[in-house]
Amino acid sequence: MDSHEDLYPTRTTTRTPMFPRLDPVIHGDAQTRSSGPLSAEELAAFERDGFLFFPGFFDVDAIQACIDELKRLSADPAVQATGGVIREPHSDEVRSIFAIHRISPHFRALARDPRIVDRVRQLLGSDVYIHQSRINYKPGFKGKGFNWHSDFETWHAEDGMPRMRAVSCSIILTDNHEFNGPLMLIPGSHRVFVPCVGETPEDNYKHSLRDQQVGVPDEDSITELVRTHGITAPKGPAGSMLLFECNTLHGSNANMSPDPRSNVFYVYNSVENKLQQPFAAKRPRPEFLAERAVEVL
Ligand code: 6CS
Ligand code: FE
Repeated sequence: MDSHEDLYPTRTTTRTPMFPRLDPVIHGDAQTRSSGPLSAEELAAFERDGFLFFPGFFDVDAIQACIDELKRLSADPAVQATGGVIREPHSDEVRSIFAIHRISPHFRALARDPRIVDRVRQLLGSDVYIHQSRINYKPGFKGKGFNWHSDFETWHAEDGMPRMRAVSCSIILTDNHEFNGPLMLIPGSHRVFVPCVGETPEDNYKHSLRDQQVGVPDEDSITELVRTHGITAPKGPAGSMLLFECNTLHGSNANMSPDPRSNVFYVYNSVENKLQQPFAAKRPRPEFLAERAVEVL
């Protein structure tokens, strides 16, 4: 592959059909595939669905420590000044805080928890580093939803991520139930790439992180995938963990319940998949969204 060959053209002016992904779902070789805590059944499920859900993975104490840190961060004026605080589109409520692996010793350490990293290295078949981290708060009543999207499509277009060789880890901090806007995924959608129509505006992230409009697949493509695969919304107690492939279509509804739906997200990228120049944007996004200084875990 030449230095900047675009295998996944997107943000086109006219709709182009979805096509099979050009990357394996589980990377590496037989040796890396078997060198980790994931069983053969779990690997097969990840390959088939594009995600794995682990109810009650972390204990209550670990989650309480995260919630205490989350409260500290959201009240810390220095954090507000980092530019990584994103607010809800129609209120001043905090929607997300990015780069928590940089600003919080607690979340820096949690990102390195071998129970996560060993599983991710097994899936990516290489050393890994943090591409992005965030807390999504989704406060009660005011937490708005996230339109259907592939994270990879954004990271490819706007951050220059060349191949599909990254995994997101979502750690559930507050019970995810059917009424507080749990993450919804289309199982199997990771196996196709859905190009999106619409050029990337300047500084798109200033809008997209509050209300994503560009990089949202067309309704016909989503309809086709939902009709084929359905929609799954893994629900579970605080402490549950979701690992999902970078190209699995997901989204979530607004939170109409009094209960927050707060999750910690870490995005692990393979060291073999370092960011290049954006494939469909004028300039790279800021580093609080996309690490360019690779620190191997
Ligand atoms: O643009 C991004 O990187 C972020 N946007 C969404 C909707 N999910 C992934 C990521 O946090
Ligand atoms: Fe996402």
